[in-house]
Amino acid sequence: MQLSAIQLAQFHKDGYLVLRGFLDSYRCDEIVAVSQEHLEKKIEPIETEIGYIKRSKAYRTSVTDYTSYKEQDEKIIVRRLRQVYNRDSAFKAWMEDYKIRPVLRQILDDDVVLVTAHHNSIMTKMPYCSRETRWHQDRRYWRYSDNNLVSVWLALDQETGQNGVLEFIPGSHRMHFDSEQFDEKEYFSQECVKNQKIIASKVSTDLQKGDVVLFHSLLLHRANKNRSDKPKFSFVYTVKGAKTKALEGTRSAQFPEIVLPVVSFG
Ligand SMILES: O=C(O)CCC(=O)C(=O)O
Repeated sequence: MQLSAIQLAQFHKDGYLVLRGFLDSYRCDEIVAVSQEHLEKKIEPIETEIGYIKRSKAYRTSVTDYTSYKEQDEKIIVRRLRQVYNRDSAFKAWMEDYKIRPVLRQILDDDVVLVTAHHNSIMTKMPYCSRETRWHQDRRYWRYSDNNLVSVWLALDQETGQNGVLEFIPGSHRMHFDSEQFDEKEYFSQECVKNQKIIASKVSTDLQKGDVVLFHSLLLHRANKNRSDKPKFSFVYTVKGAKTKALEGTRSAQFPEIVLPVVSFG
């Protein structure tokens, strides 16, 4: 598949693009079935709700051991299964999918490289006990030579305002912010008066199973807690352009990168 010039321009203007019905339902179901097994067995590395709340900015910038073993005394609610690339062929097949690769190449305007240091996760939102994710840019804890990184979000079932669909601030990847607009964990502060007008321009769109959202690593986004009675599962992974380099000595440089060969589109 290839994007039209209009879709490409829309991504660069808004910082995100929704591709409806991109992945077949049976492949989404396959990913969910494997995820459920890993969730039931709590197969590490996982991030827990408690870990997500408690971990400091320093930890979240530099940790390379993603296991949650230090939290075993807490009641574990999994927030995400991490490092899914090597967990199962169903996960790897989606991250190496032939249909999306030409699209990613167009968006990055470069050869496509999978980044396993960061997002390659099954995101879960458990009913009632999940927390909101506040406004943030994914790039804040990542260390690269430039910003040419894009996340690929796959809805594995319906995502709505009720169960915590993503919200975005269109164009925020092109905005310049001062440090005072962020809190100590680098969330975009809702209390900051300057931010309130920006936040008022937020948008969101319900997603169906198989829909994909591509979003820029500097795009401000957030999500509600899950107020429905069913868990929500989504798959997110990040790609970068080959010319974008992880900074040596940082966590971003300490996990494998997978260069995806160019495929022609049909
Ligand atoms: O809560 C969510 O589903 C959004 C998660 C997210 O944006 C992130 O972890 O970067």
